Amino acid sequence: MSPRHKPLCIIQENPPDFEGDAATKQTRFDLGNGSEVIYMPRFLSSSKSWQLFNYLDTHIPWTRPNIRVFGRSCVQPRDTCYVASKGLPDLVYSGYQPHAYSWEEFPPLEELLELVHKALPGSRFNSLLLNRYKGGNDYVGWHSDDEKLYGSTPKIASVSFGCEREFFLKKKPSKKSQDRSGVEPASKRARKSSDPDLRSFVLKHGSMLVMRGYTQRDWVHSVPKRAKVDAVRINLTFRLVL
Ligand SMILES: O=C(O)CCC(=O)C(=O)O
Ligand SMILES: [Mn+2]
Repeated sequence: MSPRHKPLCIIQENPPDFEGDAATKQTRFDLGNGSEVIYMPRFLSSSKSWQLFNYLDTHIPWTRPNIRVFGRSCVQPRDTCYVASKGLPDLVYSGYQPHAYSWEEFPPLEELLELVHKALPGSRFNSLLLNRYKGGNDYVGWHSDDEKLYGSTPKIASVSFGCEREFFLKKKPSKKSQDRSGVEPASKRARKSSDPDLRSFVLKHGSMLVMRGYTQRDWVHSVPKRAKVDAVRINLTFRLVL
């Protein structure tokens, strides 16, 4: 067959689960003052990612708890679940203490943890917060994962499945300046090109984003509502409880 007549779609008999070189292809974003983000758009192959998506969507005991935000009780605007190694201190966020399921209950998560460790040499995660966004109305507001149990410079590895959503990082206002940049919506500011204090990423199916250094101390992050989105996204954040 001449090259011109090659089939357009080549079906691999054994598509790789872990994309080897592609998996570790990464871009580093220096946020300044010791904060840093690494993005690996193809951490997992598309087929492996759909396998995991389907498993997580149907096997995880998702809940939508009441949490406290600015002193008011509300339903968390996404489903959640927590997995952690035995003997760790409890996680509490927004007045909510999730039940810690064990890794052994979810073998595909144990396997994924190994792949994450392989892609990030020297990392050692022992807990996992899972989020499911059922559509564009589900979101996570501005926050940082700066709970004491993660220490002062936590490394957090975030793996995404399903529907692509925008993920924003916004620098916390410095205590000295009269910073009014928070007044304008983040999405508008991000579109205005080069605001160095606002970064956005479209988190792809099978991607991994790592926040490290002082990112939790100096920046907040969010996944805002999106009116046009009507598909499910699942996000897993691997963390080390010290
Ligand atoms: O869904 C995401 O990409 C982020 C989730 C997150 O920030 C969190 O669980 O703390
Ligand atoms: Mn977070």
